[in-house]
Amino acid sequence: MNRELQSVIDQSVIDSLRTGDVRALARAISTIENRLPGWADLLKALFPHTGHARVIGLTGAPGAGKSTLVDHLARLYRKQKRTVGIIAVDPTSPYTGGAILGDRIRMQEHFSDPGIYIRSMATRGSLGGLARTTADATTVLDASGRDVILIETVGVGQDEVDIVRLADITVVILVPGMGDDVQTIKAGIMEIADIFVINKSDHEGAERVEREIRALQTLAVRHDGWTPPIVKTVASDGKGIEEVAATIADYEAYLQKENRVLQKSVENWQQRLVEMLRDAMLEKARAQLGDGNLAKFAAEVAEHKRDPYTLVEEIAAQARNT
Ligand SMILES: Nc1nc2c(ncn2[C@@H]2O[C@H](COP(=O)(O)OP(=O)(O)OP(=O)(O)O)[C@@H](O)[C@H]2O)c(=O)[nH]1
Ligand SMILES: [Mg+2]
Repeated sequence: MNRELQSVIDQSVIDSLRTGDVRALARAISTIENRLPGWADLLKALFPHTGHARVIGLTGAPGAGKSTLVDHLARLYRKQKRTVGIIAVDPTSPYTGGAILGDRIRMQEHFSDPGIYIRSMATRGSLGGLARTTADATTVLDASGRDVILIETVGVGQDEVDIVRLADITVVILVPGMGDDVQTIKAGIMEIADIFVINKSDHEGAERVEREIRALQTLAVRHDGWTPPIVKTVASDGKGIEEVAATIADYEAYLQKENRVLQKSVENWQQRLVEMLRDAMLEKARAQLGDGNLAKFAAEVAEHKRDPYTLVEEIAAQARNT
């Protein structure tokens, strides 16, 4: 496809996307997710239209009730006449294999309301890393004029921590009966929580989880002076959802009052720029290497025919010159 034709198509996609057209939205996200021709130009064209949406990340262990909570929050925001985009990052761990189908079924309930757009991000098959694709999908949703973007991720790996960095507000969902799990939850996850939700509070042990969080909070005071509130919910009964929304609004107000909105965004972008640079550099080096050469070099290093330090220096120097 020649370049001129390509840009004409992109412009029409952008125009219908900006009117909130759901099909254009789906097409644009597929384009960036699969790195189809024109994906980078599309993102460049969309970026100036972003910055309006409030991005809320919700993370927690498999089965903690994230989807249920997201579902109720989305309904609540719709009642407030705000448009919603949801990105559900599919869990990879085999013991949550059934969840994807469950999510899809619940998602269907919303299909009649174009004010809610739901997108599942598959871990497998996404080119260029889950965090990057999720970030790009967020850009598309933001540019399409969604007021609120909810990102659901399983809080286990580095990818999820990276995804959470996308968010203006991060909600960490815990459940009772996890034994010492609050202690074992990755320190990274504790640090990024702006709000804690203890879901499944109908189960025994919610108070204990609350006490444990409070104890951990006394050990580490956040540099911005915000103490993450703890909200108890029973998401499956819709209990506590208003309080979660109100707490999110409180934190937004706090960020505004303290002039922290821009600062937080700068911090997030600092991380993301490093990641984008790393990806771009790596891609260049890979192209430089060519197919099959990596295995050849690896064999040479393993057999001590070459030292890896000089090798990497050489490849990096060549990539720089291209
Ligand atoms: N008892 C009880 N069950 C709940 C509550 N919230 C959700 N559940 C149930 O817990 C199960 C898992 O809920 P999901 O919302 O799918 O959890 P999730 O965190 O999205 O799960 P993954 O996406 O698989 O990680 C479902 O059967 C829900 O009905 C709650 O507050 N109390
Ligand atoms: Mg889920």
